[in-house]
Amino acid sequence: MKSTKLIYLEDSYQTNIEATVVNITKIGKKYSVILDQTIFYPQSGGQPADTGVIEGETGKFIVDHVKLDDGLIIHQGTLEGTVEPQQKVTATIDWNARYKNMQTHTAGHLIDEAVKNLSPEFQGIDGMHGINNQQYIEFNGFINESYKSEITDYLQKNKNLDQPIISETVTLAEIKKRGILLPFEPSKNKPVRVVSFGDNPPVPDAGTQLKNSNEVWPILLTDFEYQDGNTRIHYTLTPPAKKELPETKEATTKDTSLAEFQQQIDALANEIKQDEVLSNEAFQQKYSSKKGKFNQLAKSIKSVSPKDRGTAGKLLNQLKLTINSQANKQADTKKQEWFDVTLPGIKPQLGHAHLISQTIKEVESIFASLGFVRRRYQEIETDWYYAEGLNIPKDHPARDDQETFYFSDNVVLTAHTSNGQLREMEFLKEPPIKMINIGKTYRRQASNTHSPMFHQFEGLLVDKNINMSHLVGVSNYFAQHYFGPDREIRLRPHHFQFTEPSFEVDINCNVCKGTGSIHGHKCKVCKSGWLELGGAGMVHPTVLKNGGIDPNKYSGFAFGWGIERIIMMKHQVTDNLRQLYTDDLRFLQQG
Ligand code: FA5
Repeated sequence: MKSTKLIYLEDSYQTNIEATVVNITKIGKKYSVILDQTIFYPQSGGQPADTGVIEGETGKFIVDHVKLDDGLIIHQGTLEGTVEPQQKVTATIDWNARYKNMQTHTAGHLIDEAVKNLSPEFQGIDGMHGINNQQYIEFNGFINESYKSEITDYLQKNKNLDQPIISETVTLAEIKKRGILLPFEPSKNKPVRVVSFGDNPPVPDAGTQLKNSNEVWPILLTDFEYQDGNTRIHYTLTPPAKKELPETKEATTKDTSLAEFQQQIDALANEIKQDEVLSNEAFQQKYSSKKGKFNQLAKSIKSVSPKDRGTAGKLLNQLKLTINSQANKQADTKKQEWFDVTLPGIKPQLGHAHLISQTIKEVESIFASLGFVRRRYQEIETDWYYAEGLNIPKDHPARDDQETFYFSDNVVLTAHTSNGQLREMEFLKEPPIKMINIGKTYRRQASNTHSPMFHQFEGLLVDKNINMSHLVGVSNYFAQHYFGPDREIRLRPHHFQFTEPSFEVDINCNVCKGTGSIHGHKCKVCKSGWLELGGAGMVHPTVLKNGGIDPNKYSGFAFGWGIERIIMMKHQVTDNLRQLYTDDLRFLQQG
């Protein structure tokens, strides 16, 4: 059977068409009808199916579900009277339901655009736009709920911008020519359906869309749900007091030909080019405002026949470029005309220290308030201070734990700040020692949570009668001053060559309040209720001896934690440490 012609792709505002019945079958009490062409949208892509009626002279078929099956659109429902193959029928969709579905669907895409604006790393991977009353967009990765207001602001601004939404079908040649980026490899034989929102690049979409973002009712983000490393942003639309549905297009409306539409575009482009120099506001008002000439013309695209609408959309895009470049030219011309020397100058933006530098300062001052002195020891180190003096003999398997960069057999880029322990003991010669050594460290690692260069802060306290309770007290003090007063730590047994006993220090997660689950789901930030801060322990007697300190007289504790890791933990970012090293101002300006 020949594939059904999909009229809903050509015009999402058309409510009825004339069609011919190709096939009708009955299973139980239900009928399935296939037409040569349809405006009924089949349930897919998270958008629910259309409902409506298919009417012929001898009967009426009530459509309650529609599905796509191998190129055929199957209308399912109940029959009153008879409908026969070859019969001419009128197919009419329930426009109220369709319009609501389109609003919900378009809203989902607008959320996707808003989140991409937040960070291009977040990719929309799934969505539900009303099926089973579910409305959400799912993104890969963890999106903190604190971004809700930023996403909402962006949505409000962009809806106010009154963005035209253009759906079109593009061939491989066009995809290449226009540099359209798709999340899959397009095939030569199968054109791709895409949609673009205002000036944003097109994205794949096979559903039905509204024609302008201002038709979407205000979007309310209701819930951020975390599942399997992804974030689902649930949303709902808030209907305005007065609900107005836009005009639809009946099958009988007279079409504007593409040539006529092109003429109107050319006429407006000429008018814009020849217009006298206007003020910015006057130019915007006349051409780009909501009631401006561009929008008037963009609205009339509805009257262009569906088969030409893609081309008409491209003409509109070109016209928009002409308007933008003319606006710039006008602004330039105006600029040349006069210069107001009394205007105040442009205030230079004030910069601020990078988040890592800010954190180093904060860590330094927290420990300073306990009497720890800030040190910075060398990053290029000899094997003795880096390993052997720390009780890690040559060929010891513990060396494998750290993927070290070696300059030569004896010289390394330090993989931890623990070299500072021996250096400090040698420097002070006699306790008390209260050091916080913060520096750059290097490992042959690169992932979302591991960077080849990162920062550690190493605490060392050596004095008479120092014991485990001092380590616990200092760790808790740090956790509560850096992360918040309700945070606490726990120690888990671990092994380091340079401490005995050794521990991993964990801090309770404040997203799930240490319970490990949120709304019955595993907490995506910590998975267990606790987050790992880093290693610690009581300084090994051999290390004290190697630093020239008598282990029978003195004891001490040490810890080594990651600066980038505590930043991620504080801001509940689980998977993009590398953002700290980008030059993305949207990220950096937040600090
Ligand atoms: C150490 O480096 C020990 N020297 C810590 C120590 C000091 C233990 C004193 C006992 C006494 P570890 O390899 O676990 O331990 O690293 C400590 C912390 O550094 C980790 O918890 C993590 O926060 C951070 N870290 C390690 N590798 C990376 C990396 N590639 N990128 C970012 N942070 C890292």
